Amino acid sequence: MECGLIGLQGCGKTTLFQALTSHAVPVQVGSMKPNVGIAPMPDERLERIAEFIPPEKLIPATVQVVDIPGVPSGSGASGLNQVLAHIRTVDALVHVVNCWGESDPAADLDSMDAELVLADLVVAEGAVDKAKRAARSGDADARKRLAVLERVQETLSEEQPVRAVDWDDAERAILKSYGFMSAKPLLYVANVSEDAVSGDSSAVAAVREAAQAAGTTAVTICATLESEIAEMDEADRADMMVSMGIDRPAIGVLAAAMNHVLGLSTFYTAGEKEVRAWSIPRGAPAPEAAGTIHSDIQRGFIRAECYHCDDLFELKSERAIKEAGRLRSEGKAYEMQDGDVVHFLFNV
Ligand SMILES: Nc1nc2c(ncn2[C@@H]2O[C@H](COP(=O)(O)OP(=O)(O)O)[C@@H](O)[C@H]2O)c(=O)[nH]1
Ligand SMILES: [Mg+2]
Repeated sequence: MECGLIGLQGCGKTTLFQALTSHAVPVQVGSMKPNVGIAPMPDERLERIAEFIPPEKLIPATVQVVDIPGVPSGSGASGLNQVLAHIRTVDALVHVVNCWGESDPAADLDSMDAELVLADLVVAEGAVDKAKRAARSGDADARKRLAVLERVQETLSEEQPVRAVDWDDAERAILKSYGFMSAKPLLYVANVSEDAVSGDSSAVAAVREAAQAAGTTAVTICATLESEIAEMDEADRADMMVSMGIDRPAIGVLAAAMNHVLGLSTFYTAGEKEVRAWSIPRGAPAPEAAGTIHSDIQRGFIRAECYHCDDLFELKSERAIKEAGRLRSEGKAYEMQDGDVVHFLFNV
């Protein structure tokens, strides 16, 4: 799963990238090459589980982030095409917008979103022509494909993103092969100045309104502050947050919002060696979840012994959970619930 940071030049993408990846990747300012890094997803439940089952290691779930450069002014079509090529390859978009200083966030969001719609329209038009020829042979698949593409074209011609349509699973499968950018899950980040993290400026209100119109959510963050927090050791970090009047880094809020728009849920494995969070598609069956740990566990899946982390927070130990009859034994068809703590039994 790859998340692309997009937005106009200077909106704070690289600063946010450094916050998300804790400065683990050396970045080049003003480079046209994307920065790629792994972001641990802050997770309060993971830390609470470790309080009851103290491990040697605590391992958060991760997401790959790609800091995609903005289009340099004066670079023309070639600059834009380079940027679009990077946007096409990621699975989801985090659109950062400048909400400090003299900016017009609604216009900024709109100009970039409109570029994506326009570029998708060019792709759709070409695809419709091709699908028409294929459909003439009378092939049922080709006709279905054509119907989907014509609806895409119509939607884009009305300046709406592909995601605005409520596609069914079969249609989504067809869409996937075209890599429409305006179909990708999207989240807005209102990047504010340090003194505006808790307030609600008119700029932030504009982003929130735009998010609502686009059917998504907006998260307010001060990227420079988060980037500073990410560089500090634990004690300094706590002091900093008290002095700024915040109870947890906004990166945690961003992570939760990312999980939501990406359609992900989290399950945990917990033992003395490690307590670890894993991301899976929401509603994934138990064997698929097992496969994220190791393909052998999926292949040889027997059953999942699990309980919900809320059971642990309430009853304080796995033994108490067992005694209360809340340790469940789930089979192959079980759909994982967000917050399950699991031990997989398998045989290869
Ligand atoms: N005041 C303020 N400045 C920011 C914030 N985020 C980034 N900047 C500044 O904006 C400039 C461009 O940031 P950068 O992350 O390189 O933007 P990018 O072009 O989108 O990657 C830098 O000078 C940052 O210090 C923020 O949250 N608040
Ligand atoms: Mg940058």
